[in-house]
Amino acid sequence: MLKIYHAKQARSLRVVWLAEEIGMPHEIVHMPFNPAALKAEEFLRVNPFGAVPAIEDGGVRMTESGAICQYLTERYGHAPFKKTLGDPEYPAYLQWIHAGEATLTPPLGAIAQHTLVRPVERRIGQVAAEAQDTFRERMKVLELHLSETGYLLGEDFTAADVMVGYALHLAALLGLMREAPHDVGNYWARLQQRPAYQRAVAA
Ligand SMILES: N[C@@H](CCC(=O)N[C@@H](CS)C(=O)NCC(=O)O)C(=O)O
Repeated sequence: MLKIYHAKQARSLRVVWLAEEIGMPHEIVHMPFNPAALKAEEFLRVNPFGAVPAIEDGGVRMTESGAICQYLTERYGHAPFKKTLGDPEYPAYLQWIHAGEATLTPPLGAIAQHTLVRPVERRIGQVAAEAQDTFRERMKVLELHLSETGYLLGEDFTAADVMVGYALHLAALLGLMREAPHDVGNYWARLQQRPAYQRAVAA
């Protein structure tokens, strides 16, 4: 059975959410979110980066949330949740899968580090403020791709929404969704109503 190494509120939420969306049975290994657990020799054998998520699927081990979502979707997902090379939406699908982690999440990581995670004496207010500005600008781009209803690629909810959705989940934890542009705010509300998201958050 698929084994998912997960810490609450961490990027591993994407993998649990995706497994729930595609109805894939899985076992969750709950990891405490601290260096003692994540950098322990035993866990470094699973993920040498000492981070979550990590998965074991038979002989397959993977440790990048976007790559894992793509892999699980391609291997176990089905249309319309998964898009394939022949689909006209495929380039946008890939674009948003990767933008979720590579473009939307980094400023949120900086905000979390400099407002919550680091000891107070190592927090730099200007880094947090600049990262907030960056995230606001990036939400404006997301706004352009959304409409009143549906998801990133239109009516079909896909793995791209899981990847971007986790960035919005983190933004909400950091108090940034209160100022989200109109369609981004409504999109975020629709994502939160999905039973698979709710089950993943509760896991
Ligand atoms: N690019 C990786 C980032 C993984 C990552 O940084 N995970 C965080 C949790 S959100 C973590 O475990 N950090 C602990 C650490 O790096 O020490 C992904 O998308 O999976």
